[in-house]
Amino acid sequence: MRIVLATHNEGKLKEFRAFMAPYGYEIVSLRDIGVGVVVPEEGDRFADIARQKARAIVQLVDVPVLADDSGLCVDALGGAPGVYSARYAGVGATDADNIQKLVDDVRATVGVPWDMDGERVWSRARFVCALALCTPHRCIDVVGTCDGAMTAHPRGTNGFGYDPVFYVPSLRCTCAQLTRAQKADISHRGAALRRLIARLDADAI
Ligand code: ITT
Repeated sequence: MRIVLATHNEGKLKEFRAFMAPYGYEIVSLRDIGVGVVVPEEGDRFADIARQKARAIVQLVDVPVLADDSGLCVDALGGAPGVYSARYAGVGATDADNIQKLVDDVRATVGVPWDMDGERVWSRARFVCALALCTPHRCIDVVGTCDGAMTAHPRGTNGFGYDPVFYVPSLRCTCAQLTRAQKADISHRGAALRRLIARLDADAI
């Protein structure tokens, strides 16, 4: 089955392709089909924004559309950057810009990092991923989360976004030190995708 992924984020695209292929789903990107529309993100809930993205694109294509709205919620910052994760340092910010602002803000708030089982961290944190898979007639919505911490020792070159600062206590490394398959096993997106596959198995869209 073909699914259009309503994203302009190459990091997400690679993760979806790798995850969905073994289940027989072919992920087609917006770029593949020549759609350049950027859907405005309004609201303060990941799930609502995922639906907005999927619903906007499903009007333009004739296959199911999957959208992902995701982000990092840092406890010490009251859940920020949250739904503003992609543009935390401003519209058009790079991953490096966003990480720098996050480090500056958390340092200003927390002061000194603390010890979490041998890792110096600034705060507990959580990745959240909301997915909406829509046809013109209905949508399936799922959410996945991944608990961890914001490390004071960023490292790793894999993944994208905030992966170098997201410490996974159970594996004692950052998300950016994991292979794509390892990340899928523990990540917010992997958790959401497993829920989505289960829903599709039970109830074809
Ligand atoms: P699309 O809207 O086109 O899908 P986007 O990057 O703007 O792309 P979001 O609005 O959902 O997507 O913002 C998600 C941001 O959260 C993303 O840019 C990263 O900064 C961060 N993020 C989400 N998932 C992540 C992950 O698995 N690893 C690291 N950072 C992640």
